[in-house]
Amino acid sequence: MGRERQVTQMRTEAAQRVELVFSLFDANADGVVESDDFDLMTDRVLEAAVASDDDAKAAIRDAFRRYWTTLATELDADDDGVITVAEFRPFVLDPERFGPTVTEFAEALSVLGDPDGDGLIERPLFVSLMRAIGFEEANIHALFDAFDPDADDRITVATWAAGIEDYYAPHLAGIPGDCLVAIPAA
Ligand SMILES: [Ca+2]
Ligand SMILES: [Ca+2]
Ligand SMILES: [Ca+2]
Repeated sequence: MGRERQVTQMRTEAAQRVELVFSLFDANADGVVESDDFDLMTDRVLEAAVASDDDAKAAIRDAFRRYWTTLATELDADDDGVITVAEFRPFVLDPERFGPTVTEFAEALSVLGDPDGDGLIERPLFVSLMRAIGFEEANIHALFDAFDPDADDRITVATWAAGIEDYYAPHLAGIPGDCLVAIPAA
């Protein structure tokens, strides 16, 4: 009952962000998101996270697994073991319900950008991690720039984590995360 009241109107930009993340999570490109996609995505991201310690690697594994488990248990409306884009949309429309999954993912992913633990993320590693997820390089650079890097071209872990959470917010538009969809990659 309360659940329906939590559902927010989705902005056009948010819908585009959802569709992009869905297409990237479909790592094997068969049109639906399933368990295998998350295995592929996890392996690709871990390959990019060479300098991270075992705790950080375990955290991103757990976060991806929780992400998939949440989709499979909460959103597989026809119970066929795969998630269609239509089934995926509520993930973003209902932040109350799915926020904790997004938060865990945001924290685990952003920490991978900071293997030396100083709280700062250099651009090359940011680009590698985002390429591993599947975003286009031009869009990744635009996003990093939108995060307002310091004079040494670094952003904070907290900035990236917050940016990931905002990416999933249905009511937000004109945010850095829109760079990932707004600039057509060459
Ligand atoms: Ca797939
Ligand atoms: Ca399904
Ligand atoms: Ca660092």
